[in-house]
Amino acid sequence: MTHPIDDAVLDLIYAQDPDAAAILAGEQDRQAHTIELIASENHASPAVVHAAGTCFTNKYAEGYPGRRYYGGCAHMDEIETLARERAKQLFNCEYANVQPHSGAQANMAVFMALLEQGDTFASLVLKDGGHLSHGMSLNFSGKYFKPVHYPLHYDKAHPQHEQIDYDAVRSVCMEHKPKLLLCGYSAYSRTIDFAKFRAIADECGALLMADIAHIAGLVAAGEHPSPFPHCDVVTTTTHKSLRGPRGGLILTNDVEIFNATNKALFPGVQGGPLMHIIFAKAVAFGEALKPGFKDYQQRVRANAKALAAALTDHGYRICSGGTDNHLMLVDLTARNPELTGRDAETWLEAANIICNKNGIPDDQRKPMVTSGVRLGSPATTTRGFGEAEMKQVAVFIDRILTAGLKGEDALAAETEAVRKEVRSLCGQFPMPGGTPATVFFSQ
Ligand code: DSN
Repeated sequence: MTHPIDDAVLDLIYAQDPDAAAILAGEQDRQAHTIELIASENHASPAVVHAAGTCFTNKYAEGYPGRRYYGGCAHMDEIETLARERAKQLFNCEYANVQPHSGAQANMAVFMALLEQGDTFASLVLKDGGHLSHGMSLNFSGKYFKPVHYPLHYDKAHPQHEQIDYDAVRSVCMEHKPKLLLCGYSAYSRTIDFAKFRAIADECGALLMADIAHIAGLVAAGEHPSPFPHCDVVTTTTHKSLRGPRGGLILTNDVEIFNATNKALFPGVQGGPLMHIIFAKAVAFGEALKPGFKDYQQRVRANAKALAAALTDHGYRICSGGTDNHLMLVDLTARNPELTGRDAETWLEAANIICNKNGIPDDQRKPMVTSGVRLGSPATTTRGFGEAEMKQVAVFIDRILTAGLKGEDALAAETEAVRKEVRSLCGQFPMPGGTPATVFFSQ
């Protein structure tokens, strides 16, 4: 089965530019026939995908609704207002800026609005599950501001081993008195206690920011506690568990922070907003407001738990002891000390299973090698995988990694076998809107 709009788009581009169309067809085919386990990726609906490809791309609309620097913005105002209203409803807050091109740019705008150059902020370090824009030395956040990092519990005997150490967060904050305390992570599988962060922020006199890029869909559906009313400002991406187009969002209940972050984003960080993406954000937020979205997010969590349990049964270790959300960090060395994240990512990709290598807490290996992989369930759940399929995914992963340890011949044979089974499984769970056109390949 093919999706008619995908076919029409492909035909249209093919007629004008066969070279570009061939690349698009290749990517459609790759997405349709691989198991996508990257925790920050998803399969947006055909409505969202095609909303991002509309004539809204033609329009400049610097400024905000009602205050634009260009004429012809009536429909820009309508769509940006609709996107804002839906974002506010979804996250239960007073103000939303839907213009950030990405999560990193949303974060940059918040930093520029709330901090002066050289000001101190507290966050989790990248290698423990944070994000580049939370203070990495080469990023704007680490170059122009002063990060101090709070640690995870790192004590195998501790019940919260590899989880946020709230006492340590407090000590770091009381010692350094950051102007901003940042929570929310890229590779953290446990529930974040926003109320505890609020209490620490109040005690040390910091503003509290949450970057919920990963968990936004869960938060919107009530499957993870909300950062509101605890946080002063919240940023997110729109394309991960939220299943919208690629982009960012800034949310707050504070009108002064709203005004300051608006100014910091435009004209501070960005020029013209991507109106076609804002259009697609409005469509995606509309989808997320429908009752089925809660069911989807419940299945995302159940599927992540099922995958984590099955991998544990195969001898892998799930960092922090499990997952409360959509993702998990898998310590491969528990299965075999020779396994690396780099090898796992490469070997699995050859068998049509896509994931990313990821450092585990206290990883002694370099970031391009690592001892772990990060796996997530949003994309497979969108395709309709249930817990039985997630168990099967764990079997595929273990077969490939076991074969890889045996050597090249064993790996080649098992890759061939697993790839066939993966393609067959994917065939039973088409992409949203149907498996894309294969007609193209016979032209
Ligand atoms: N690159 C994203 C992720 O994979 O988590 C974060 O921006």
